[in-house]
Amino acid sequence: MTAISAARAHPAQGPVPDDVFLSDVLEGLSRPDKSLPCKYFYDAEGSALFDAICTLDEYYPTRTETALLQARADEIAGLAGRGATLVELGSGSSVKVRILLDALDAPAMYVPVDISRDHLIAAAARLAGDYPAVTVVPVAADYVRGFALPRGAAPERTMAFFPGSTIGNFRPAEAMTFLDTLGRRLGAGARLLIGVDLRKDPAVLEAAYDDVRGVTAAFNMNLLARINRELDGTFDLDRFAHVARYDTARGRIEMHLRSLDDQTVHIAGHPIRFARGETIHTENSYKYSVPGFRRLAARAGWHTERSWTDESRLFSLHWMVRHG
Ligand code: AVJ
Repeated sequence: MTAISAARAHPAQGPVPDDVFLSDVLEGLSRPDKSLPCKYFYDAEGSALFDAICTLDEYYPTRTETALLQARADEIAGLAGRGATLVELGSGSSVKVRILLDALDAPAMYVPVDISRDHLIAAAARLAGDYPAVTVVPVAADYVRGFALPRGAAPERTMAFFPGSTIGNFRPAEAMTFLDTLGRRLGAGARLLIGVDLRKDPAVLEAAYDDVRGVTAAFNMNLLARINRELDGTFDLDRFAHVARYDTARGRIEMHLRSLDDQTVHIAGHPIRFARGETIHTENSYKYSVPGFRRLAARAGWHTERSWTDESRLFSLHWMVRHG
């Protein structure tokens, strides 16, 4: 029996039902301050665009975090100990997790948790083929809503991995709730390796979210294209523009889509009116200082034992232990 067959023991979730997508979209666009949930960026088109973003000169997070992981892999392996269970929240390109699996001392189990079932199963199968000694147990679930861990993972041997500064998509209060809930789920003594983008020169941040080649603009606009494709939408993409701006006070990059005209768009027959200049807020990406993030995590029940940054202090990695 291959390890991957364990996936069947876990309830798998199909694609997001159209009616949930539709009600989320209509709800977000009915508010005075229009917004759309950023989780809907990642259909097949959007995931490919995000992969392209990760290779851009301006988008420093991916290469910086990857280099940090490489530089600290042995140290991380020492902290993780022998026979660890690695739980990854959101399984991306799997480049980063391979760095960990290569360095860890006889890792016992790899548990990728991801909402996109097809992507998850395919990536897990490749990993299982390349690491035959590791039991790969993919869990198809929305890790924000909750997920079941496979049996036999003692908290003190478990390490969660949450790379990419995805934590930055949460508002700080929500990030705290999420980290606390994760800690309760994993149990006392569990460890967390988390990647967090750092505050820096606004020009560097804004370039990272508004690249010259327009890949991030296409990524943002794909949300409207996706609504057209899946929800019978009538967005004219030429009448919206990509906006990325850094709010220094809040420490967050905001992405918006700005209406270039007064216009009415229909979504599944429902009319949505836009004034010229009005925006749809599509994403927040919070940036932290190292002490600021450690304080937030501490209030969520995680003690930070190590924090690592690159020489230019662009990005940080933190090793945390759950207490209580
Ligand atoms: C994957 C959410 C961390 O906020 O940097 C990249 C997503 N948005 N460019 C980020 C994103 C625009 C990314 N996260």
